[in-house]
Amino acid sequence: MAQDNLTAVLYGIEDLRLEQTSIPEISDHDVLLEMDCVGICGSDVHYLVKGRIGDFILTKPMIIGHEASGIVAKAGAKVKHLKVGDRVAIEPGVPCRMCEHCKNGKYNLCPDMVFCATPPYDGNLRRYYKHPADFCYKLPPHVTMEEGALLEPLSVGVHACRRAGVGLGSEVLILGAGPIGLVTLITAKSMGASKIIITDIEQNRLNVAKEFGAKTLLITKDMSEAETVTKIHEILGSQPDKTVDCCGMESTCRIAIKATKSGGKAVIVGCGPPEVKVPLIEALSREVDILGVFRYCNDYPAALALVASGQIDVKKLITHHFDITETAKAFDTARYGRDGAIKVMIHAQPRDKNNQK
Ligand code: 572
Ligand code: ZN
Repeated sequence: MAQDNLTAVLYGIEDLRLEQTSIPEISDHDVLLEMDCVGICGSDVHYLVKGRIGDFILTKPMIIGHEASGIVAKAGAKVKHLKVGDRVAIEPGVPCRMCEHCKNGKYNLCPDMVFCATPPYDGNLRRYYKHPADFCYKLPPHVTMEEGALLEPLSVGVHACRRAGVGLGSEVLILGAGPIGLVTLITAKSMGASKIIITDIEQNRLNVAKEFGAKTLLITKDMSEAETVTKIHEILGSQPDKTVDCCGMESTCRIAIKATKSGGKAVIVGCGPPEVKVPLIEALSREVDILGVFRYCNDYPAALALVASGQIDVKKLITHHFDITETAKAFDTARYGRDGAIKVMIHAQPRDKNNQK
């Protein structure tokens, strides 16, 4: 019998199927991975529900999933730093390594990036998957496979905090307490932020943020922009010098600029509509720098170090676990935020099979 490579393939809107696919052949610089676990990202849900994000449109079936970890099942002839049996976190975007951006170190800006589960490229929610070895990070034995998968969203938080210049004594505003808001919060704290306030429209997410030591503000429909900004300043006891918008909606981009202290930085991570109206002249006249974040770049090593050193406990973000055979249920849970879902983890292997006992 051919080996089992059960795979989650998105055929189109609301059409996610589990089916067998062939096990990939590897080249000299690749590793074949026996996948362990894959977290569901907001973008995976978006492709399922809308079939597109901006200009990235699902035009043919695509394997879903990009927040993942696995075990090396085969190593290509030229792979030096990994061997069969190694447990790895997978950085899901592989750049061309040749262009101006790759060569000057900002490979996240590579126009030819091959990113898992961003059309037209397949993702890794399957039992076997091949990946270039240099975008796999060996996990120390005490770091769980779930933590390995969580390095992906955590790297977004690390990149956002680095872009914002979060450091000792920073006073930070985070807009949105979804997975990216929460990883940004954890990272900002570990980078030395002295005060952090986080906002959301859902109290259950703010409750999780409180456990991570943040002050919180529940945004309600009746609150005006000015009122929201005033409340943020009141609760924080000062004006934040760093703001990270993890929503990217027009309302949050505006609040990011208005709430940030003069001379501070407003970093936009979230991805909302392609055009938004913001108080640009206010930003310029108060020298509030507006910065973008596009995924991450050279951030996996720091994310892994944060987890491996025990400085942060990112596992707390996982609210649900499902076997790969229950993928539909897992997506339903993530999509509707069922039972307080924050991060939903799908297991391609029995849970804890590859974790230290
Ligand atoms: O884990 C990385 C990641 N990046 C996201 C979303 C979810 N997860 N981004 C938002 C969407 N953009 S995009 O440019 N795109 C679909 C390629 O609109 C990428 C970054
Ligand atoms: Zn993602």
